[in-house]
Amino acid sequence: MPTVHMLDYVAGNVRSLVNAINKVGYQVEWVKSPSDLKNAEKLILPGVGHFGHCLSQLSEGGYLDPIKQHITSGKPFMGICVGLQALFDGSDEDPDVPGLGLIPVRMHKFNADFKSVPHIGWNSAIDTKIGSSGNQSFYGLDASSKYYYVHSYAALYTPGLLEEDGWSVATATYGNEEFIGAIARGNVFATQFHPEKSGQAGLQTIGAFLNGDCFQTLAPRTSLSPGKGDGLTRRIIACLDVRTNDSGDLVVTKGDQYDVREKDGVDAGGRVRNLGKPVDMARTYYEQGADEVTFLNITSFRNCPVADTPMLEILKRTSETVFVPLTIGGGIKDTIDIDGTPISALDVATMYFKSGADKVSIGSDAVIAAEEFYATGEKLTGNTAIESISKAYGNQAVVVSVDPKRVYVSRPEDTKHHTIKTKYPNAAGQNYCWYQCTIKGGRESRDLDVWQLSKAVEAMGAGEILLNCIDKDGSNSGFDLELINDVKTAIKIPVIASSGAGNPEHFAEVFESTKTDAALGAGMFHRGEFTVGEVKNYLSNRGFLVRDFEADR
Ligand code: 1PR
Repeated sequence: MPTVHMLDYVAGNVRSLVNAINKVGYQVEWVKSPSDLKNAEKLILPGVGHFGHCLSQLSEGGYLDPIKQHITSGKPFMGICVGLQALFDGSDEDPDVPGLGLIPVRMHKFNADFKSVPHIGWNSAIDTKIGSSGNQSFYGLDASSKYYYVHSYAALYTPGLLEEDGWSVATATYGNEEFIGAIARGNVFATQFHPEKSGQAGLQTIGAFLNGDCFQTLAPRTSLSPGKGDGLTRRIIACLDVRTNDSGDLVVTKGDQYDVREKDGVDAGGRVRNLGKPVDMARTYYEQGADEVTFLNITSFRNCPVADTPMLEILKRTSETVFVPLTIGGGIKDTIDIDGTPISALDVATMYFKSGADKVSIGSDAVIAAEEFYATGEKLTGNTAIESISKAYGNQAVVVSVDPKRVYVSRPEDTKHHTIKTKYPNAAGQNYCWYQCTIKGGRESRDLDVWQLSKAVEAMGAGEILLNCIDKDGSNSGFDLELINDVKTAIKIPVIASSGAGNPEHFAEVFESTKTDAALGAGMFHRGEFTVGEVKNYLSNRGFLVRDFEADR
């Protein structure tokens, strides 16, 4: 197989990129020292996390000059995400750290006044020379495709500025900010989006770079995406709750208000509901058009070394055929291994990133950390799981999974917690409620409300909230719209609506009636009542922007 050199400075979540490179017929040769770079014909610089972390790691490793020499020598170079940002003059994320300065523009943080930051999801990369009408673009970029972005800082686009210097530029628009999604000149190609997580459209750009297809005439597409204007699609996520069944195999299960045991039918007697095999079901959902796949591991493997956790193998196998973001939750916290060795939450997360995860989801540990945050007068310690993982991998890699349940009160003054006036009073006629946080999969309630939790974890550096709802879980009655809107008023980071979806209309309803950034389904997909594709087609027919997934089949 032909090779491409990869410079992985964080030793982090690049397994997906390796799988994507293998998928398009190349193998990776790892750069282990600056001297390796002179043997590199083609070089890829992936990037996750902070701009300053990337540049300082490259500088401390002695890589900056060899990278510059590689580029000036005319040999192919591809930068991805922070690997694109490194080519620019600098970033407001770390103002004192200079970039390589190849592109005389600085990175700025997205304006969060009217939209969530980080920008997470599927958006365009439209060649500024041909717009959304043409069918030829650089490195296989397609104006009618969507690509997966996950970043808080961007190079805002100034029409003509870089094109005058011979750069080809493709842009996306988020809110009212048009920014550089991809850029190329001569031997250099870089993408702000993650091509390895962008389905077939992403694989096409990686293949074009590796094969040296700088400019391609693409088959004209029927469903061209609209021109300018916010190009972010409605993100549809398939969630697989995974646990061991009674014979110890990892299966996909599904709770009904978090109770995963069968009540009736042939499996009566409290067997764990077994809905299928995790890797097969994840691939099925990818082929159905899922924009992300989330695994929630609801078994804690008491008698198994952390490094042998079966979930790691599931991620490795899933990431070989599923090229959209994978999130893993369950047990992400400081742990004592079975031989008594302490393992930090960061080390646990790193095992998952190296196995193919793009984001880790933290549940119980986030509630405990938030309680301590308030108990110490809202002080950050710097050593919570959220802080340590987001510092190392960027806040976009950290999701906090919230397991709240309604607690009704007669009047707001009856509780110290943040209440809402609900349209759904309880049997006692109480019209107010607050949402109580729980840990251990809903088995233990805490004296903390969902508002307090969301604000605390945002301050600690979480990038996204997975907002479940115990009352709605498995109910097929639709999402808890009041809960979602309430949490959206508390924070700026994206929120994923979860729990209760029973049909495509519930997805339209949550996007129409709340400002949620994404919506998640589980039971309705696992029971085969609807496919992810049917939900997306329904949303598209209702006028919502969704990612075209036909190519991913
Ligand atoms: O506390 O960090 O170890 O994480 C545990 C994780 O596992 C948390 O994300 C928690 O939500 C999840 N979890 C624990 N126990 C259960 C259970 O069901 N017994 N799953 C559980 C919670 C919530 C969603 C579910 C949606 C959509 N499930 O995963 O899929 O509610 O369901 P629906 O569309 O069928 O209504 P830690």
